[in-house]
Amino acid sequence: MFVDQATIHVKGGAGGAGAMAFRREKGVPFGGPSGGDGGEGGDVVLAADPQLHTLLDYSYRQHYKAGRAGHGEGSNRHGADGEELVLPVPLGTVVKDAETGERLGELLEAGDRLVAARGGRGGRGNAAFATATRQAPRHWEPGEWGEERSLVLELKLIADVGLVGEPNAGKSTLLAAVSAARPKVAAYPFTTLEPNLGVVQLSDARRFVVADIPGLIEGAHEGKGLGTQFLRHIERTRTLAMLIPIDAGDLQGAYDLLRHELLSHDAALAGIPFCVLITKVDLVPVPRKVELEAPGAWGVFRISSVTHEGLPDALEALWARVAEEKDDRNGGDEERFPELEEWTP
Ligand SMILES: Nc1nc2c(ncn2[C@@H]2O[C@H](COP(=O)(O)OP(=O)(O)OP(=O)(O)O)[C@@H](O)[C@H]2O)c(=O)[nH]1
Ligand SMILES: [Mg+2]
Repeated sequence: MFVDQATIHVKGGAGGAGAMAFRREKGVPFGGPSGGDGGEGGDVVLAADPQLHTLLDYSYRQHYKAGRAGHGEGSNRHGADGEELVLPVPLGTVVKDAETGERLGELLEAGDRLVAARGGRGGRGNAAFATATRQAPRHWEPGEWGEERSLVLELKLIADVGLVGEPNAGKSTLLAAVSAARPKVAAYPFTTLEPNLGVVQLSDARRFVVADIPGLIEGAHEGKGLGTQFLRHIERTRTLAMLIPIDAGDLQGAYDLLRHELLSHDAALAGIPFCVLITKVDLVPVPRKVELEAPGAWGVFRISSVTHEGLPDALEALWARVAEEKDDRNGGDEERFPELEEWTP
């Protein structure tokens, strides 16, 4: 999983002190106590913002403090409350206490808020201490300090598109060609041992997340090769892309094997829309007709991650499909960031 992480230090605003004052008015001897209470310190609040996609801003600045409150004043005037400080974070941000590791919460949907550090309470002014027997209290309270702590913010992205293919099919090369991710690429099988995620950016701020997972071989569902345990990481993608290298002797055989291994692992994967990407087309100088039966596939594309032939079209089609699936699963956003076990690349 792609974990974008930042540690920040947050501090609520200090509460205002209560005031000590007495009414002084012409013709009113011994006016009573009139010191107002201090205001409440501002909270530091994390708020989920769908416009944000990374925690990058928080790697530049780490200290955040909400506004301090005003002190109470005479004539029973309450101090002004401190200003709340809102820190926008991307959807899918998990918040932990940096010292204890305690998980404080998760911001999943636009508008979700989490109070990261409470402002201090305001102190009471002397007016609040007046009693029948103590009519001229000279007592007042200072404001409390705001809560202060260090937080670890972690953004967990979940892929929109899962790349599935035999070892050497070109999954990692494709991810590297279309995103800023730099997975290891090599001409031997099982180069990728753990999933890699990358963000594909198209024009007009359109984007989607692609997962490159280890290769599948015949018998993977029985534990051959790296097995299929990593397939659970693509169970929630919007679409799969089945990669078949054009130089595979038997394209149909390669395709059938992939579908078979996927479906033997988990029938739920059968429900995920999929397309076929014929990869490495630069290897055949003369365009060759591809005979492939892929019932149920929503598209078949020919691409080269080396020359980028066919890539723009394939990416546009993937984006459109992902967008469509997002619309279909109305309210599907809550599915977007399910609880997944820790998984550090
Ligand atoms: N000519 C050509 N070679 C490619 C292309 N894509 C990948 N390759 C080569 O194919 C080999 C395997 O590529 P990878 O991207 O590592 O394959 P993978 O599917 O990630 O393989 P595993 O991680 O082992 O499952 C590498 O030598 C790549 O350079 C392509 O579009 N054209
Ligand atoms: Mg790989």
